[in-house]
Amino acid sequence: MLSKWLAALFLAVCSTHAVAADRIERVEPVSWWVGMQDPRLQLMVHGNRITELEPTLDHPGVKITGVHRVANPNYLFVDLEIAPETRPGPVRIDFSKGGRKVARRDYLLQAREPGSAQRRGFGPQDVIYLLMPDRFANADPANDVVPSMQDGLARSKPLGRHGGDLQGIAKHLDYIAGMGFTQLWLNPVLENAQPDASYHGYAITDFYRVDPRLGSNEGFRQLARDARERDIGMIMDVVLNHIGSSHWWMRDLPAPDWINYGGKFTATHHVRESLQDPHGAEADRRSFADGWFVETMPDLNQRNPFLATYLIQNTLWWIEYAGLSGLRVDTYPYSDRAFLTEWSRRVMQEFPNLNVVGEEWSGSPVTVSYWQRGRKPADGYVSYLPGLFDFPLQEAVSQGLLEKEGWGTGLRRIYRVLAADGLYPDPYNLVVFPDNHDVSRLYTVLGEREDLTRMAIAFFLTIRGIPQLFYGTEILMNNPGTEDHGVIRSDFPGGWPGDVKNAFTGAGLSAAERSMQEYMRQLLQWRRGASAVHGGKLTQFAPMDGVYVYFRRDAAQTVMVILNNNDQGTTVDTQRFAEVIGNATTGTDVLSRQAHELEKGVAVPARSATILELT
Ligand SMILES: [Ca+2]
Ligand SMILES: [Ca+2]
Repeated sequence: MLSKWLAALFLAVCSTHAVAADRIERVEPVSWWVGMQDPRLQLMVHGNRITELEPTLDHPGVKITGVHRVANPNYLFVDLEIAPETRPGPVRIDFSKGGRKVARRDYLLQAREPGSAQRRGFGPQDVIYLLMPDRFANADPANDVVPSMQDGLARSKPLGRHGGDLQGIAKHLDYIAGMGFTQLWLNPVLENAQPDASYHGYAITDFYRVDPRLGSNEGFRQLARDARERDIGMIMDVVLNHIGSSHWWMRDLPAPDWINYGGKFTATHHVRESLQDPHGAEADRRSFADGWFVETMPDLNQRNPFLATYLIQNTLWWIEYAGLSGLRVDTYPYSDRAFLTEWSRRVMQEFPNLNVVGEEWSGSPVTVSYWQRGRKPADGYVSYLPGLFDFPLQEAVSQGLLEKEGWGTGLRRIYRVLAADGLYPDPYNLVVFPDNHDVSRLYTVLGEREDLTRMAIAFFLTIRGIPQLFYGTEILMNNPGTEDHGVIRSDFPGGWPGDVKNAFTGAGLSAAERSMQEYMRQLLQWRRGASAVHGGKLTQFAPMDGVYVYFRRDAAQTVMVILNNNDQGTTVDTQRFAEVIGNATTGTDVLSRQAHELEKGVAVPARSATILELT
């Protein structure tokens, strides 16, 4: 009897799918949740001449409030409203033609995780480890080649797929946690079904699917869970500005204005200042934001309201689905400005304690600060974006450590960037970093000088903001003689079966590599308990004679940092810093535990960073 009943059910399910498959190819978002702050949801339904059909549903708490048809008859946009008391579960949506039901979808509404809306995002107590999933570790050779994907495995090619995957990251979470990192930022993990050079992930071809060469949606969610068990948060890399040219939309665009410049490649001029320039021309603003990066990355027109809603919902979906601790937003200023206001408003409305960091790649704090929540720039632009990458500081350190000290050069170049912090409503929420996947690696930039590399690492781990380090910096990975991105993003040693060098175990590392790894590990471990560095005020003293001194101080702790960028050691007279030192008499080196009597001055070696806890 039971088997007969099951067989009937099986047939019913099959026939439903058969009907649905006739007409409905996609419904996105692929699922949703009950109890979001904003009860509205807009479904994008894609299918052959779907516009002829009328969707209806009969489900307590859920109603259709609008149905929109656009230029392309293969799309329907369906507005839903989901009451907070709705019971989670599948909602049957029927699609009818001339009063006859011809297709149906069971749309899943899920219950939210407890505390989801109030989740705490990453912050200055954290240190972020950035890694490129294709290049970190390959734990699943079975996904190295996916027959439906053109860009196959080519480990010998810098721009080829190397086979790294999410399972590889999961396998080495203990290494990442053991180093002392508390957040993971992965370069984009969503499908990039591009014909070539797709390893970096920035040419997304499906907004609701993890690339099968990296793993699966469930695998990504599991990785975030496994990380959270080790007190590591997951930051997702979000791309709002463009898609990959092989995105399924490109074969059947919802509307003629979906892609900027009518879908024809027209390059951006990258002059980002034009957006904010009070003397700027509208034509420049338009072509900056509407122009494409490259021909293989069609630029999205977020002025189309259906596209804007699609992108906002997609971001919310991943936060909720994968349990994210934050977002990194690619090419932030290149999206439509009004859209960015709404996107950031909606994200922060749903997740008020989340952190989000935007990429505005400019060396000017004026340009970067424009986007931070609360800034109130002259043109009245409103943003809800909490954080930005501190590119000005990254550039200043890259140059300043190599320069002779002068009026505005050397350490003063770094000091000067921080002295402009008044532009930011919240400079402590900037993400500070020595390098990332788009620039030459730190060790290469600093002329392969270990002493300067240590100084930079110590600086970024003690200055205000949220430090981010790029995988491999800890073992002096470099890109000598080339700026090739594929080389900058080389494979992490030990991540592939048969690697002779193994950074996870230390096998085959040179003494210098091992020493840098240990240096970073010790500093990270110390930083975990250093409340002054997490939340303490920064006080800096203007660099003099190649020595730069700054303090971090809260109620519990005072930390003094001395950078000596001279070729000789020196003794630093502490009298000038009396206003911060106060009654403290001793400075204890946080690594060597050596105690210095402050009134006798602090002896520091040539080209060094010294970090002292004052008591
Ligand atoms: Ca693999
Ligand atoms: Ca754009």
